[in-house]
Amino acid sequence: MKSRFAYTSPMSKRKLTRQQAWRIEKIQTDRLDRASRHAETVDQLWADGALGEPLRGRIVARFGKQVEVVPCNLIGQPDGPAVRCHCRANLTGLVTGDQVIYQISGDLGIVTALEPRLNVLARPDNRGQLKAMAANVDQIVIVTALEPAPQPELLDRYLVATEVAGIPPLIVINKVDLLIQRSDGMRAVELLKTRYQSIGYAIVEASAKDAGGLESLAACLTDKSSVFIGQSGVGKSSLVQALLPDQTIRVGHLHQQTRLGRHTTSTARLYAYEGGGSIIDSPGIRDFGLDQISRQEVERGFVDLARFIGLCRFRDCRHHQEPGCAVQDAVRQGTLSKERLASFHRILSTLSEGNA
Ligand SMILES: Nc1nc2c(ncn2[C@@H]2O[C@H](COP(=O)(O)OP(=O)(O)OP(=O)(O)O)[C@@H](O)[C@H]2O)c(=O)[nH]1
Ligand SMILES: [Mg+2]
Ligand SMILES: [Zn+2]
Repeated sequence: MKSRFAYTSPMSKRKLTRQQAWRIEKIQTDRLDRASRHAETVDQLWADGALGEPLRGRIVARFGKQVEVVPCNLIGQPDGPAVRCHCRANLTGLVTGDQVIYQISGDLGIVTALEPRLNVLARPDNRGQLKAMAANVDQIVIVTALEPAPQPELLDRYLVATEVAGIPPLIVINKVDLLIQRSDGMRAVELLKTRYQSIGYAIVEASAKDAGGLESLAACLTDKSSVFIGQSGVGKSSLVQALLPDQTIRVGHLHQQTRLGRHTTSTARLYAYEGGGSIIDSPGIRDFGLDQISRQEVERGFVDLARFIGLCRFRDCRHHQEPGCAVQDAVRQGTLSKERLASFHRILSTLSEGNA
C-alpha cells in the first residue's frame, strides 16, 4: 500500500525527518543521562565529604534542574568563573539572581542552600501560572522601543507587577535611532514621556545601535542589581551587549512581516556589570497576564490612581460613572490620564473572577 504521505512528501524527506526526530531524541536522552550522571557523581562526592569548602555564589542561569553559579563577593556581585551545579533534592524553584551556598570539585558542583531572598519577580507562564523568574533585584528596567511599537497597556501591566513586587522600575525607550526615518516616532516617544514622567517614573531614551543614551542608562545601573524585561524584539539583549562589550550575547532579527521579535533569549542570564552591580537579560514576553493578582493589588499598582481611590463617595466605587467618584473627577480636572484609567479598567476586566 502506498504511504499516505507519498503524495505530499517525498520518501527521502520523510526519512530525513524521522532521522532528525531520532537524533533530537538521542541528544535529549544523552543530555538527561549526562545530567543524572553529574547529579549522582556530585551527590557521592558530597556524601564522601570530597568537595571543596562551602562558597557563597549567585545563580547566573538555570537550565532545567541544573544551575550555573558564580562565586560572589559580600555585596552579591559576581566575581569569578561559572560552574554548572546540580541542586540538593530539597532545593527546587531556584532562579537567576538567587544567592546560594555551593561546593565544587573541579567543574562539578552542588548547591546546598538558598540564602533568604530580598525579593522575587514572577511572570506568568504559558498556562497563566505565576513563576519566579529572577530574585534579589533592586531595579526593573522595562524596555520598550519604537519597533515593535510601544504598547502602553502592556507597560501598565509591567508597572503593576513591579509595584506589587515592591521593586522600582526604570522605563527605557530603545531604538531612538529610528526617529529620523519615522515621522510617527517622535509622537510615540512624547506620548510615553508625558504620560509616565508625570506619574513620577524615570524614562531614558536609548539606542543600542548607535550607542545613543547609553551613558544615562549606564549611570542608572551602577551598583544595582537590575533585570531587563519587555516584549520580544525591543532590544533587551542588544542593550545589554552594548553595555557589556566583552560579552557575546545572542540577538535576533524581527519577523520580516509582523515586525515582532522571535523570542531569541530563552533563559534569564545574569552578567556582572563592570561599573559595580549586575544585569539580568530575560526572555521577551508577548503578553503579561496579571490574572493571579487581586483588585487591591491592581489599585496599588496604578500609583497615580491609587491616591484618589479612598476619596470616592462610595466605598465600593468602581470608578465608572458613580456620583462623587474622585477618580473620574481627577480625569476631568486633568490630574489623571484618561488612558491610564481606561487601561486600569481593562486590566481589572481580565482578572479571574475570584480576584476581581
Ligand atoms: N534600529 C535599531 N535596532 C535595534 C536596536 N536595538 C536592537 N535592535 C534590533 O532589534 C532586534 C531584536 O533585538 P534583541 O536584542 O534580540 O531583542 P530582545 O528584546 O533581546 O528580544 P528577545 O530575546 O526575543 O526577547 C535585532 O535585530 C536588533 O539588531 C536599536 O537601538 N536600534
Ligand atoms: Mg534577548
Ligand atoms: Zn470612584
